[in-house]
Amino acid sequence: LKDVVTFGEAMVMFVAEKPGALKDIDKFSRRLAGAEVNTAVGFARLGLSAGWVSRLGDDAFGEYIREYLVRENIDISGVTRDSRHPTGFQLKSKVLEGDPQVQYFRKNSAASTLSGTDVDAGYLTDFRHLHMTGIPPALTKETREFAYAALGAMKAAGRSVSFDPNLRPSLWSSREEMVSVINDLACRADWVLPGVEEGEILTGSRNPREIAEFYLSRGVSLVAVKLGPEGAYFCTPGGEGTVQGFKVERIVDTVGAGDGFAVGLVSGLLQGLTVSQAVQRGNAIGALAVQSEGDHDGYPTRPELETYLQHHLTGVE
Ligand code: KDG
Repeated sequence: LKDVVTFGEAMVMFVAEKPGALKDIDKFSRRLAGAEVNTAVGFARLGLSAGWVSRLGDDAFGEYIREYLVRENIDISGVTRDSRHPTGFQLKSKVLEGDPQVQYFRKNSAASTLSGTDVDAGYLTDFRHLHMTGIPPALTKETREFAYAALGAMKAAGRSVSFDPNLRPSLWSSREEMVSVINDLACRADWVLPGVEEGEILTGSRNPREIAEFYLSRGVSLVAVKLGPEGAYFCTPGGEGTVQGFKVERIVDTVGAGDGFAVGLVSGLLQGLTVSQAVQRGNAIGALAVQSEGDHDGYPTRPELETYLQHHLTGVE
């Protein structure tokens, strides 16, 4: 079996070269965005076999993304092209602190036409693990059906599934719907990875242990709650703990840190690390991610990860 499959929308991302309101920016640099494709890049850089399923427009943006993913060694044999819908894109501001402003141009994009009947269970179940996020179920009725069908196919085949809520309130028609769909999907997964703020929206509690108990009592086997610079809290039926975050001198861009955490945690568990070691790997990739501009520019290869851990766990510079 291959290692990890993901599905979702990739977008071309234009990052402002200077701080300021998006309407005032003249120059942008081009990057690739999309939570799930970020994770696929991260898995492949670590040497796992990674697949990404989606639909791209038959246009220059789609071609850019296709070539990019081939270079990153991602299996894209499950990606289809669409000549009637474009590839989506987004603008991202540059900020000196806090989270940047993001504006999407993704309505009616090719990826948002994926539907339940597009799920190829044979392709998906050739992987031992599915990593999914709460973005596809937010896009359209069809992509939500795709998310349910993909998750169902993997569970029916006995594969493991991780779920990162990745809440994007602007993509949902109401908060109630967001909370109920995301929790319904999360409770069908094995490992759930909310940020603490997301946990509060989803469970009503800001306490990491209570957030974890909400999902564990509904059948999930591992919950890792991301605490930003403080690291992450984890809980399983067998134990719990908090793993300190790594010190970061200068934050460049916070977007992509959560996806980096997922790459570390999921790859670590698939490669036989203990839960706390896997959480620590997640913290490391999250810390590397915030020090670069693009979502996944900072994600490491396996040797880069080992070097980072060696230096930062022993204090050697
Ligand atoms: O997790 C990072 C993503 O938010 C970013 O790449 C864009 O996928 C994206 C989205 O839909 O917000």
